[in-house]
Amino acid sequence: KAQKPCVLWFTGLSGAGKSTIANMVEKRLHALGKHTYLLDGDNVRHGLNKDLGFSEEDRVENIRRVGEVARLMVDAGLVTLVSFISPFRSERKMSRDLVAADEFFEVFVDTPIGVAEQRDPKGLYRKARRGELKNFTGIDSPYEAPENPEIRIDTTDKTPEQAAELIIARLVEAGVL
Ligand code: GGZ
Repeated sequence: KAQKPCVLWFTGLSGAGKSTIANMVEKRLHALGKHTYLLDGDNVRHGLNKDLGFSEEDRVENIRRVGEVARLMVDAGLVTLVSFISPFRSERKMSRDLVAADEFFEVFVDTPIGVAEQRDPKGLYRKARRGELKNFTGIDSPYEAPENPEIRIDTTDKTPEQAAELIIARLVEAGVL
């Protein structure tokens, strides 16, 4: 029987843990024999979207294109993981509305900014605080938290492994896996 395609849309601040968790979920999906694709800054912002920066306008266009690509991947039958800050409700909603209602799972990686800023693996928060990096999400660019995400992950009391496990369990519950 064919696999059920869907979109797992990870949203959250820089340093929240989106990509770490998405990568672990993808590994588990592979172990279950699922065909997947992970869209993230590494494979999209350096190629398809290399003309875009971090102004509000460019982020809107970034997410619009990612949503359209995710739709194509669902058409192709893939379990599609998407990992971008995706700070605006309207573009997340727009992406949601491109696929069937039961095919879209918004995964809010709900890490408080204080925790993300503590981690600061790339030193970007530090640069933003010093004014060396403008339009940084959570500092001088907004993040609109999801109001009704299908899945919400609190990373302050969970390892990435536990977060991935929880997501897989929710997908099983929803009948996708
Ligand atoms: C936020 C920025 C910025 C600014 C560069 N604001 O932690 P990272 O490094 O690896 O992930 C962040 C990534 C965000 O790109 P997205 O495509 O996910 O953003 S959006 O959905 O809003 O379009 C961060 C890095 O790029 N980065 N400058 N000003 N994050």
